[in-house]
Amino acid sequence: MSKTPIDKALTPEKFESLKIKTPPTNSAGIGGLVAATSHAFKYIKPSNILKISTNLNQKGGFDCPGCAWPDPDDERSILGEYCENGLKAMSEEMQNKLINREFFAQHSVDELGGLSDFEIGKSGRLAEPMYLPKGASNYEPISWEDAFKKVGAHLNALGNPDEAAFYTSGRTTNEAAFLYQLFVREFGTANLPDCSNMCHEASGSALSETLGIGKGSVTLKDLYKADLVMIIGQNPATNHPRMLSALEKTKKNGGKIIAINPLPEAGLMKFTDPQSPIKMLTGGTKLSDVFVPVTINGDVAFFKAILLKLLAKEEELGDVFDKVFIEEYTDGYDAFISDLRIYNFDECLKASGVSKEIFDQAFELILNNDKIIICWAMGLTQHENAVDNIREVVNLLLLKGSIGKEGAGTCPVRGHSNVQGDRTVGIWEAAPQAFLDKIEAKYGFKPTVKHGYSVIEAIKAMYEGKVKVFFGMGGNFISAVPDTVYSAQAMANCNLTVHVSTKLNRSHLVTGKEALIFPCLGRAEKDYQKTGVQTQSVENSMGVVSSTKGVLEPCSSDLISEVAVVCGIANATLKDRSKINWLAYKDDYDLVRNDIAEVVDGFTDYNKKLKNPSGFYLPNGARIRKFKTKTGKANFSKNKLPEWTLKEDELIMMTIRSHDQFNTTIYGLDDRYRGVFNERRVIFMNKEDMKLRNLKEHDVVNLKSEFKGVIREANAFKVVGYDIPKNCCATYFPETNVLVPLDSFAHTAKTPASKSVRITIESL
Ligand SMILES: Nc1nc2c(c(=O)[nH]1)N[C@H]1C(S)=C(S)[C@@H](COP(=O)(O)OP(=O)(O)OC[C@H]3O[C@@H](n4cnc5c(=O)[nH]c(N)nc54)[C@H](O)[C@@H]3O)O[C@H]1N2
Ligand SMILES: Nc1nc2c(c(=O)[nH]1)N[C@H]1C(S)=C(S)[C@@H](COP(=O)(O)OP(=O)(O)OC[C@H]3O[C@@H](n4cnc5c(=O)[nH]c(N)nc54)[C@H](O)[C@@H]3O)O[C@H]1N2
Ligand code: SF4
Ligand SMILES: [Mo]
Repeated sequence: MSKTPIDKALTPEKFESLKIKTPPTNSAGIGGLVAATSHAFKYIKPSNILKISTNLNQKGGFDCPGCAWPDPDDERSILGEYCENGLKAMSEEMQNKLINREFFAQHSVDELGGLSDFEIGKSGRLAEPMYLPKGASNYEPISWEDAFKKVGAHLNALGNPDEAAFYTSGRTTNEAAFLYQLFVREFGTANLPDCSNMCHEASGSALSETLGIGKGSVTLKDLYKADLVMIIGQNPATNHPRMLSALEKTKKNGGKIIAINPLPEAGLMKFTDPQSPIKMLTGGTKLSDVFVPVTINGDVAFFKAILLKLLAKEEELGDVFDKVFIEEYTDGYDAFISDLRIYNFDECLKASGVSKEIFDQAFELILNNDKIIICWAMGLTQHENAVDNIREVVNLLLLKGSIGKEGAGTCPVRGHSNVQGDRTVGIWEAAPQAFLDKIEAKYGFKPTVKHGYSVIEAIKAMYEGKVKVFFGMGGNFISAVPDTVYSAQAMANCNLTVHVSTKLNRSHLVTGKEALIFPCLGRAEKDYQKTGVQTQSVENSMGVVSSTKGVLEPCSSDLISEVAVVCGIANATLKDRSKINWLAYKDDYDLVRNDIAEVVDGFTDYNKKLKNPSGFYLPNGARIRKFKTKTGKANFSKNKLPEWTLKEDELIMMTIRSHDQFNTTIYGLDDRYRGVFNERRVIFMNKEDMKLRNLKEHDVVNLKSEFKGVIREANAFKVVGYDIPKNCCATYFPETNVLVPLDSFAHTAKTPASKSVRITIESL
């Protein structure tokens, strides 16, 4: 019997062979070096390894396709300006094996849908365009020209342009992203859901409202000069490894670090720079001065406790708040303070799950320092009250005047290598009117002003038959989104699903009635066009735009660039009704940048500025205390203590990344820093919670989540006892996305609440 879309969307319930070791208390070092190089030698052609390591993140080279952590402006290590996971990202992208027509003739979609994500990913690089006709069991080859025509025909057959949704993952360069959104808007819709919707959207919402810019305010140099860095809901040793080298500099300069996390993540504790032979021998740097083991979603409570105690000290001493800053630059102080007084210190501290002793240690550091940087990632953004989490972070910084001066400010650490740039150049379902006006002025068509679908809205629209064509520019939609069962049906309801991808993934297997795979060039590959090998550009987490240019020969001659894909589709769809000469852009990307310079703020002389080997900083109001908010000032905000209680047998679950994955791409089956080897179907539990349920290590359990009367299930997980607060547990994304309800998301930002899923455990 053939598999249903849901069968293919769920990760198979099969075990490898779990081994548990005591988690290390130190990150990187020799272990990181060995892991990275062995991975590289296993998957990349040896002749390419040297080219990669001498060009990755180097000036004039190519940008790492991993995370969005910035490169230093000045000095870059000649030993290699990248980390273990950057090299793993390269190994994944530059695999030797190719997937072409023979592969798809041999393997049906049903068969591939039964593989694990690890197995799917290791099949190789997609090497030629493929088409899955209606009712067919296997993909078949198709020419680029015919493929573009098919997309055009489907789009032009829609009742209206809003019946298509155009997703973007965050690897797409500025040039490709700008053209993509331009095509979508000229086609007539603003349905531009993107991975940001599931990631830092809550940061963008909170920061725009309070500080007038949806991005962070600090630079790398600020980080070196901070007196205190707080790292909240973030696991840098795995997800932004080079951040640890920056934090080492902070420590060297006398700065202190507080880490707030339910898990004592190895990298938050101690770090050994793998590029420093001396450190390798001497055992590394202790990073966190205070580790705060907050309960999952206990951050607002913890912050309120800190804010209350600061207020008490201010009233006692009179010099705790930066009153000059508050007076001159902020709005809403009085309302904020009177709201804060409603809360009770003891209740807040209790709700945070933090002991008085640890609280006091963290409080002392916050009280006594004024150059504070707060860094955060998914541990703050993926909750229903995510926007409140981040607004509370801002409240603290404002009280201390810790924004817009050296060594102080906001640092939302972005995920995908160009997710920030994609938003800057227009990948936004709710783009500001000023941007749309500029598009109209430049191109002579009127973009729709109606907001488009974000990720969650797009899924619902697909499910309900309101969206009939899904187009994915990168990413792995079905595995990344919440509520896998519902979302699989949503995909299957489409007439056509198209994915522009480097690697095979589950989204190619959970398709609409027809499907297309467009294989594209990866970051490291040379992008040959009429005017020569093209340069592209990306923006990192700190707002620096820099160039990226591939250095390796493409793994297949059938690959084209994302820019060429957009130009091809736009040309085939819009034909004579377009006001734009689409095909000209693909011959010369300078032309795209000339347009960006005219339409997007901060890009004047783009082509010229990009020649600077370190790139250039985009303007950032918050960095210079120019707050472009409605009040013209930095806004204090009132945030509620989240009101949720667990039922007696419930646990609160966060879905997190292992050390061996990049989102839905599974590099390997180990999570070295947490002492878990050769298995991903695990649930990390507090030992007391295990005892209460009569569970032992390695026991197999099923997980259930109930939300508004709907029960969702994920079966077959092995129990791992772990240092995690009571009533909390953790599993890996994407195996448990099936448990994340589609309607549980951050208020105003709509980020799925994938870090606070209430579950019950059924032992077998
Ligand atoms: N190697 C690698 N690098 C990556 C990625 C990857 O998958 N692999 N993904 C990239 C992307 S797109 C992103 S967005 C980033 C993600 O980077 P992270 O946000 O670091 O990734 P997560 O694994 O989701 O980790 C969330 C952290 O938050 C903690 N946490 C969970 N809930 C709470 C909470 O309620 N409060 C607090 N204080 N902490 C909490 C978890 O224990 C965990 O340490 O990394 C990027 N870089
Ligand atoms: N439960 C749960 N769900 C989550 C999260 C979580 O923490 N928990 N995190 C969320 C977050 S933060 C994010 S950002 C999303 C990620 O969601 P996505 O960005 O959609 O997912 P990725 O796994 O990063 O996408 C991987 C695929 O991108 C393709 N790809 C790689 N490089 C390129 C390229 O250069 N060009 C093109 N065209 N394709 C490329 C490959 O085919 C690969 O299979 O997932 C979200 N989902
Ligand atoms: S820190 Fe991020 S960007 Fe830098 S090399 Fe590692 S994965 Fe790549
Ligand atoms: Mo992300």
